[in-house]
Amino acid sequence: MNWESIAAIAKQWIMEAGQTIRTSFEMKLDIQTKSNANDLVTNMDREVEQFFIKKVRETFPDHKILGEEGFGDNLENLDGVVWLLDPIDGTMNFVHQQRDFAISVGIFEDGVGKVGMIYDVVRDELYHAVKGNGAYLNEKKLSELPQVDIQKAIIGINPTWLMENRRIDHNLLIPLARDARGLRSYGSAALEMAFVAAGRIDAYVALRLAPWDFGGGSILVEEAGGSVTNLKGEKLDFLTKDTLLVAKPGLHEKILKKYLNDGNW
Ligand code: 2AM
Ligand code: CA
Repeated sequence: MNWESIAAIAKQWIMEAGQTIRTSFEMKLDIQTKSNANDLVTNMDREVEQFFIKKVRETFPDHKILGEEGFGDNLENLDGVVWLLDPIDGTMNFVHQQRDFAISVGIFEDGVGKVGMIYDVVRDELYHAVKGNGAYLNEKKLSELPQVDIQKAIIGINPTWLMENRRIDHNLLIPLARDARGLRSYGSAALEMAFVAAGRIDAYVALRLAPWDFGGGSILVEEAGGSVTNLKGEKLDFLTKDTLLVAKPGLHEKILKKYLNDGNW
């Protein structure tokens, strides 16, 4: 089966899961916390992850799947075909705001991204890409990202990273924030990567994300002509948590060189 056919199947499952999530707005959610009081998980996160795992295992028994909620496989490497799944990226938005969250799917073969899909459930916007074929928003092909200067750039960044923090070089991020035209924080890494791919923001900076947060988005952004690395400028390995810098071409190198070079990331 080719990647376009696999992407078409993934799209059907995403649409079905999206409908389930929209229906859940009428019901009472079961909300629990994970690593800390603000790290939320709901019955929908679990239900949607289990839905995908069942579908993948039935349809592609030789594929593996790594999901945020831990129902998938325990992976030590990315050999073969691996799905990186975040059933709800932006769970806090899902719980508090019922908007600005997404289903994120990245399909990798031997560590190379092949299919990236991010579904903005409430706006019914599916961002999707198959490696080598460009990036799309629903039926529309996204245009190749143009160059932009920092002074005209809108940067996605969580304000938490600009506050004093013993563990990160927040003081290096402040000049970057000051030089940019504007800052935005949407609370969903997957959506913020999709917004870079669509040219709605120019860059996105994050200090701690997991492979399921950036797996789908990295394929999408690269297919739109953008660049994806960690804050040291290194490639992501998609197995471990990392920092993230996603940006338009040119701007990515400038941000790394001018602002992030000396960081202890
Ligand atoms: P989540 O909603 O799936 O947990 C919020 O700024 C973004 O960071 C969201 O994409 C959120 O994903 C992610 N995020 C929040 N806490 C995280 C953590 N401890 N590790 C990795 N990603 C996290
Ligand atoms: Ca999640």
